[in-house]
Amino acid sequence: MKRLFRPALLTAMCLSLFAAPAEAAYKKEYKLSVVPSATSGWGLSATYFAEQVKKRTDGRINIKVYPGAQLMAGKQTSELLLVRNGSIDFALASTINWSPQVKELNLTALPFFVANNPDRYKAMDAIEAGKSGQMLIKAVEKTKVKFIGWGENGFRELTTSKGPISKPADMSGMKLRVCGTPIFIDIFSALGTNPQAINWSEAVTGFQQGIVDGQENPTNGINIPLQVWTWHKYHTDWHYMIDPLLLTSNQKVWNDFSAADKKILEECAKDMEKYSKALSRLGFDDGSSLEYLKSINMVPAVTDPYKTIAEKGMNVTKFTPEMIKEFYDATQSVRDKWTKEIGADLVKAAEADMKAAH
Ligand code: X2X
Repeated sequence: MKRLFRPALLTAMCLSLFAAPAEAAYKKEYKLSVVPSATSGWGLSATYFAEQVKKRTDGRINIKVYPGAQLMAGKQTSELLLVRNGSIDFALASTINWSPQVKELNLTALPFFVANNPDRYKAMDAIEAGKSGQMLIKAVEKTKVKFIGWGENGFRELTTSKGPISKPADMSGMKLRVCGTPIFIDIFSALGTNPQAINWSEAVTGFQQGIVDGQENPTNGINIPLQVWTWHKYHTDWHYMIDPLLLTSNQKVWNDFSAADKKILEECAKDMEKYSKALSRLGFDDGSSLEYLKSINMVPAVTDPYKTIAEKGMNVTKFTPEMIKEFYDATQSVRDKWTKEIGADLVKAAEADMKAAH
C-alpha cells in the first residue's frame, strides 16, 4: 500500500506545483471599463470581446463590462490612471479620454485632419496600420499600460437644437457640450462657439434641461442609441474628427496571463476590431460593413442610419469636400498649436500614412 501510495502522492504534488501558480494568478472576474452605455456601439464592442474571450478560454478568463464610466465615478479622463494603478483591469478606451495624459493621442482629434482625405475610413485604417499607429501604441505603452488592439467609436458628428449648419458662421455663439479634453475647447472656440466641458455622465441632463444647444458624437455608436433626436433636430455630418478606441489592460494583469491565453486575447481583440469598425461604419461605406456583420450573424437593428434619423425628424446636412475644406481652413490655428503638442514627427508620419493609402 505504502509503496503504491508514495509515487502517486509525489506525482500529485508535482502536478499541483506546476499547475497551481498559473491557475492561482487568474482573477474570478476582470473589470472592463467603458465610458458610454452598454447599448452604444462601444459598449457592444466591449461585450463582444468579453464573450469571445470567455468562449475561447473555456471560461478561464471572465471579463465583465462596466459601462457608464461607473468605475471612475463618471470622471472619464481619469480612466488611464485607474488602469495603470490596477483599479481597472481592462478598458476599451477612447483616445479622447486618454489624450490629457498621452498628448500623442490628440492626433485623430486634429480638426478635419482625417476627414480632409478622399476616403476617411481608408485614412483612419492607414494610420493604425502604419508608422504613425506604431508611434501611438508606443506612446500608450510608455505609460505602463498594455495595448491589445484597436476599436472604433466613429467619426464625430454634430447634433444641435438650432440649425442647419453648413458654414462656420452658422455655429456662431452656440453653446455646445464637449468632453473635458483641452483640444475640444480650442476647436470649438476657433469656430466661434461657446464650448462647455461636461462629463458624458452628466451630458444627457444638460440636453434635457437645454443647458446646451448641442453636442458631437458618432452617429451609429452614440447618437442613434441615445435617441439624440429627443433634444436635437439638426444632424451635421461634417466628420470633423474620429474617435478610435484602445483596448488596453493593466500591465501586471497582462503579464500574469499564460502565453497561450495572451494569444487568445489578441485574436479576440482582432475580431473585436472588425466588429467595432463595422458597427461604426455601417451605412456610411460601400456595404462591406453590412456584409461583415451578416457573416458573423451580428447585424444590429438599425442598418440604414440616414433613414432612421430622417424618420425621427432630424434634418441632416451631409458635408461635401468643399464644405469640409472651408472648416479645415477655419481651424488651421488649432492644428498649428496642437501639432506642437502632439509632435511634428507623428503628425508628419500620419500624413504620409494617409497619403500612401490613397
Ligand atoms: O464623452 C463623450 O462624448 C464620449 C462618450 O464620446 C467619450 O467618452 C469620448
